[in-house]
Amino acid sequence: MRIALGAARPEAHAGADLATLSLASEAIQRGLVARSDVRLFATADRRALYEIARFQPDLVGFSVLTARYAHAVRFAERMRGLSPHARTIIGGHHISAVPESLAEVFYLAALGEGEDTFCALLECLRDHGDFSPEHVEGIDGVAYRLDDGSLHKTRPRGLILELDRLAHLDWSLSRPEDLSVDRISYREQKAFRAPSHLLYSSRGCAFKCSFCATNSVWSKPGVRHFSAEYTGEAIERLYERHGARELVVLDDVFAYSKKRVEVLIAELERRRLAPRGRRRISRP
Ligand code: B12
Ligand code: SF4
Repeated sequence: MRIALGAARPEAHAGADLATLSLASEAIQRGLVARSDVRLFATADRRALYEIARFQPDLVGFSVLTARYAHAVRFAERMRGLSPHARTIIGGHHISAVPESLAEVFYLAALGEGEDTFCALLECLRDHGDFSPEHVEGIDGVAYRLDDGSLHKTRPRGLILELDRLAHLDWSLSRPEDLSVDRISYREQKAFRAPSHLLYSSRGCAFKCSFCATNSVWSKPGVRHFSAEYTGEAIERLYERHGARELVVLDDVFAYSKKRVEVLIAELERRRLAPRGRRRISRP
C-alpha cells in the first residue's frame, strides 16, 4: 500500500508538518506501510500534484487548519483529476472543530487525535480495499457523508493515555529543514539562530480560552506528557542526526508543571544535552 500525506501550510513553508510526520511514523512502526511507500508533501509545493500522480498512492491524507481549508479542497479536487484512484481523507484542527464542513472531495474525516484512527483506516483499506460505511462504522473518530448528504460520525476517539507508545518522529521521511522555523517568515523568528527545529513534549492544554482551537483536537482541557526519557531521546536524535542546535517547543503549556521541566532538564543533563547560558522557550 502506498500513502501520501500532505500539509496544507503557508507558501513560505514548503515542507511537511509534525502531524503528517507523526502519522506516517506510527504507520511505519506498526508495519502497516513500508518507509519507501510513504511520501510527505506540502500543498504549497507546485510540483506536489504531479509527484503524487506519478507515485500513484492508494491513500492521500491532508492535514488542514481553518486558514487553508478552502485551498486544501481546491488542491484535492485538482488532485482527483490526476490521481483518480487515490482515496482522499482529511484530519487536523479545522475538520475536528467543524466536521459539518466536510467537502465532497474527501471520502471521510478523521476527528481528533489521529495516530490510532489513521492506522485503523489503513488496516481497513488493507483488509477490505475500501472505506465503505459497514467497514468504517467500527472505527472510532471518523465522520463521513451518508447518501442523503447528511454527516455521520462514529463514536468519538479516546485520547492516547500513554504517549510514549507513539513512534518517534521519523525525520528521514522529510527534510528536517522543511520543518524548521527558519523557513517561516514571521518577524520575531528572525531572532532564532538557524537551524531551529520543532519539538513537542506534551499534548493538550489545561485551560479553555474561548478564542483558542487547541481543544478541538485534544477534545477537552488536560495535558498529557511524553516522559522525560522519551523527550530526551527525541532531542538527542535531532541533535545527533539532524544538526539541531535550537529547538522551538510547540507545547501549548510547556511550563505548566515546574517539576516536570526540572525533570526534563535533569534528563538532558544526563545526556549532556542541557542548554547552556540563556534559556528560551517560544510558542507560535
Ligand atoms: C506548529 C504550529 C504552527 C506552525 C506549523 C509548522 C509545522 N511545520 O508544523 C506554523 C507556524 C506554520 C503555524 C501557522 C499557523 N497556525 Co498554527 N499551530 C501550531 C501548533 C503550535 C502545533 C501544531 C502541531 O504540530 N501539533 C502537533 C501535531 C502532532 O498535532 P496536530 O497537528 O493536531 O495533528 C494531530 C491531529 O490533528 C490529527 N491530524 C492532523 N492532520 C491529520 C491528517 C489526517 C489524514 C489524519 C488521519 C489525522 C490528522 O492527527 C495528528 C496526530 O494526533 C498548534 C497548536 C497545537 N497545540 O496544536 C497551532 C495551531 C494549529 N495553529 C493555529 C493557527 C490559527 C495558525 C495560523 C492561522 C496563525 C496565523 N494567524 O497565521 C497559521 C496558519 C497556517 C496555515 N496557513 O495553515 C491554530 C489552528 C486553528 C484552526 N482552527 O485551524 C492552532 C490550533 C493554535 C490554537 N491554539 O488555536 N502553526
Ligand atoms: S493553548 Fe493558550 S490560548 Fe489555548 S486554551 Fe491553552 S492557554 Fe488558552
